[in-house]
Amino acid sequence: MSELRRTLVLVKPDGVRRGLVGQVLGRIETKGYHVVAAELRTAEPGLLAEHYAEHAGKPFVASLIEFMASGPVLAVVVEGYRVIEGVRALCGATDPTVAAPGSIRGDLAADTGAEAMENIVHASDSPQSADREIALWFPALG
Ligand code: 3AN
Repeated sequence: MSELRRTLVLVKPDGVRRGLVGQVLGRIETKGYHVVAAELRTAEPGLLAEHYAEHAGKPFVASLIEFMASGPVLAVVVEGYRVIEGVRALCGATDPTVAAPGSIRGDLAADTGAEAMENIVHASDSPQSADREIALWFPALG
């Protein structure tokens, strides 16, 4: 039996700018998961540096933070059984060029030539990341 869990999803600035918020949330809700919190906000670089702490020192991190701070993101907490792996499967592979057709990134994103990969969506990759990221973006829920 699996446990009811929560995951953090971000519709990134490219997804918000392109008007894809409804499609991303629609896919998550149609799959059977529930939105339990949502907030549209432009994130401070400090919050993004903490969010991406595991990538600190990698060559793309500065451009990733700049991209993520370039406009509003929709931060969403999503709940369901096996929701962490389920939402990751909906998102598809990190690189949108090779993400499987049918996935959010595979269907909705392409390489833009930018240094930071613009791939529409972030989703927590483990229960530990989900707890940490939810506490970071939604301190009242953490
Ligand atoms: P995911 O979001 O699929 O878990 P991560 O955690 O490896 O992928 O990377 C976090 C974010 O950093 C990605 N969503 C993407 O925007 C960006 N990114 C990852 N790898 C690269 C790369 N090699 N070059 C540019 N940007 C990258």
